[in-house]
Amino acid sequence: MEYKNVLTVCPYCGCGCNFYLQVLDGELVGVLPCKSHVVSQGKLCIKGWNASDFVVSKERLTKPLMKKNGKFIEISWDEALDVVAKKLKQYSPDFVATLSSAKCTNEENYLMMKFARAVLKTNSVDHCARLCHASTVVGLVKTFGSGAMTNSIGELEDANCIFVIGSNTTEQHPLIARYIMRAKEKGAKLIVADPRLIPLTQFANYHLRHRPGTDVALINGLMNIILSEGLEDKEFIKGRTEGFGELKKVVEKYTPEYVEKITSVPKELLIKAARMYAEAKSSSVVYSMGITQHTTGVDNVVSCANLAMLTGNVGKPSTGVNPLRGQVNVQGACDLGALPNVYSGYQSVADENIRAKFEKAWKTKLPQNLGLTVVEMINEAAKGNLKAMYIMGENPMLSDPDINHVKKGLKNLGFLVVQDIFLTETAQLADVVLPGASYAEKDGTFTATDRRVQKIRKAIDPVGESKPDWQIICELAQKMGSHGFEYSSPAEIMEEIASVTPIYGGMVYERLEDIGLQWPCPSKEHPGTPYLHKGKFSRGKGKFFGIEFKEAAELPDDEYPFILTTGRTIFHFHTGTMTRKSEALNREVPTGYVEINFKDAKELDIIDGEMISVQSRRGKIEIKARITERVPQKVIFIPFHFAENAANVLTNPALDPVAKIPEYKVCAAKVEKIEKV
Ligand SMILES: Nc1nc2c(c(=O)[nH]1)N[C@H]1C(S)=C(S)[C@@H](COP(=O)(O)OP(=O)(O)OC[C@H]3O[C@@H](n4cnc5c(=O)[nH]c(N)nc54)[C@H](O)[C@@H]3O)O[C@H]1N2
Ligand SMILES: Nc1nc2c(c(=O)[nH]1)N[C@H]1C(S)=C(S)[C@@H](COP(=O)(O)OP(=O)(O)OC[C@H]3O[C@@H](n4cnc5c(=O)[nH]c(N)nc54)[C@H](O)[C@@H]3O)O[C@H]1N2
Ligand code: SF4
Ligand SMILES: [Mo]
Repeated sequence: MEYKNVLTVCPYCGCGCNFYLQVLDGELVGVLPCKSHVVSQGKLCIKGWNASDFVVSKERLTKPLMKKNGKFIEISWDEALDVVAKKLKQYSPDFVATLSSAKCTNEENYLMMKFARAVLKTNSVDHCARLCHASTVVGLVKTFGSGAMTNSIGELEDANCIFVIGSNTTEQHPLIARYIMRAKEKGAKLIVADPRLIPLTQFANYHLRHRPGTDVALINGLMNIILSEGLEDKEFIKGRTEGFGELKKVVEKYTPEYVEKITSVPKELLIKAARMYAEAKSSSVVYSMGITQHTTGVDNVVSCANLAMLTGNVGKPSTGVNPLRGQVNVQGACDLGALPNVYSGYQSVADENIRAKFEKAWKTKLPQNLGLTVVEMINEAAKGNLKAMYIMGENPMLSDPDINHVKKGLKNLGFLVVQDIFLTETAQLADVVLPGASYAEKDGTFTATDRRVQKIRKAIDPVGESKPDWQIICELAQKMGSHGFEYSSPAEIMEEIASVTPIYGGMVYERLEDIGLQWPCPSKEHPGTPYLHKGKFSRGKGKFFGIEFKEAAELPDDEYPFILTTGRTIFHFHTGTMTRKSEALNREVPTGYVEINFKDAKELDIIDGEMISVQSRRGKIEIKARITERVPQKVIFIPFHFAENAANVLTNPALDPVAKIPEYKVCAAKVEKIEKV
């Protein structure tokens, strides 16, 4: 018998916890926590503990598949890559697009964006960050000059006040929530702004339970109070920021009375919360999807930045604006340029000098036009303006908004290739399906939410004939006659990444063995960067913007009287492809549900556990009622993990005008009892 423990990174969320995969005679048998890891420190959440289940699932894809007469047949790799290469070559660059993956490694994301740009000659490469923190990237670049978490996870523990807004940290970033709880134990104050009761609200000094979609008004209200009580950091504003006059002018009219009317948060509570945040020695803002997934996503993010700058809470330990990145490697997929407007390291595609640099490095001409974003790709496909897509490690048939429309778009394509580890709802619509190897079966790196680049390590051989995604992309590029994809290992890909990407300049595998490195890390001697904007913002001065409150794109009315907001539960991940393969996790939550307030349920004569119908202007689903106080009256909440009651049948695809993120957190809905006949 041969037993080994292989240290790697949990494949689920951006906390980036490390654990050991237990391997017995070449078979994966379990997971063990890692005591010495900086973030997880020997702890894991329930998903982490069960992160080997899906790897060994019988449902894994083991061979390439091709659709013939509406049915999939197994084919050889050679045949599959031949077909894909021939088909992708058929279309001119404007008609093809790719989706990269926050579940894949940095090296794989780099290759996917290189493949799109250097082989397909299109900048239409995007990934789920668009649905997630696109608003963060736009908003924090505008204000601070860099779109990442300003401080490190561990620093939260020493904050004197933590303001959690639109993040259900305990359920969605459990190992970060631990640091918030530790801060609390050390005497820190906690303010939570969330329309729902979440585990953290029990521990909060103040819970601001605002109407979904009113965050700009809420934050303007807090700033109004801070200014009228003279609690702003005058020295910081003068020395380190610009645009304060504009902010002040706009914020003036957001008096506590006015803000109470918009948000329904009592003005006394607003005043207490504003004082608490502004008076603490170090205050840290933590936010996630409750802030970003709105048509006003960028406005919301900028408002968080305004608040932090107004009180001088940036560029110091245990302060800052901390967007919690969701997917295990969504930070990395962005860093490596799986975005339509930038190459790796956020280097602009529109900048001629940068383009020339990449043309030289890759020895080929590169396209100039900016590419399409996720939802735009689907829209163009539905209109017939996009003909072929290569989707790696994403499942838009469940994760994009308005999935009846997504289906129409994907079905309208001339050619769809999906590279996944399971036959997902999206893969089922594909012409060719390529089986990727999972995180347990390959080497590479993931970048956690606090910009920490860490190694993942191969524990077992890929199942069946599946192959690591980086290898598949290289083989496909070669089939298409392209050069520059002759890598023998992920380490070699990282060498190229470091050579063209200043923020990753010092990332070499030898240096990542221990606890990884936080970017910016421009050279092999640089120690990495725990917190950003010390002494100076990435853009020079921090910039204030005066932001007016705007309502969500679709508000409740007589026909659709409820606000539907969507999100997650601790037990499942996204479209359920991975967590729903785990018996332990399915036991906890086997199927979808809708949270509805007990008063609304009573009015509609609905009992707990009853199947009810939820409808929006886009579609209708049947789903189990969960009667609760977690949601206020006239607000319902549905987690989007479940194909059989898919929340995204209902959601509104309206987009933030700049970040192009959809409004998953607010749409109008109607709830009905299903009458038995
Ligand atoms: N278990 C689990 N963990 C995950 C994931 C998962 O699927 N499952 N996904 C990962 C990913 S990719 C992401 S992006 C993160 C997401 O992590 P979170 O953003 O924490 O999760 P959500 O449930 O989408 O939404 C967060 C909170 O926003 C609140 N909210 C709704 N509307 C509003 C509003 O208008 N304003 C404010 N302020 N709050 C509002 C909701 O009530 C909810 O508590 O989680 C990551 N971690
Ligand atoms: N209604 C609603 N919808 C939402 C959200 C919401 O809050 N509400 N949140 C949005 C957010 S924040 C996000 S991030 C998106 C997520 O949207 P997606 O990224 O589409 O969702 P996932 O289920 O994480 O899809 C990842 C896919 O990668 C596959 N996979 C896993 N490992 C590998 C690998 O190593 N190689 C390959 N090739 N494939 C692999 C999995 O099987 C899965 O099919 O959903 C968005 N959709
Ligand atoms: S907190 Fe996130 S990274 Fe840590 S074990 Fe849970 S899912 Fe994995
Ligand atoms: Mo996300």
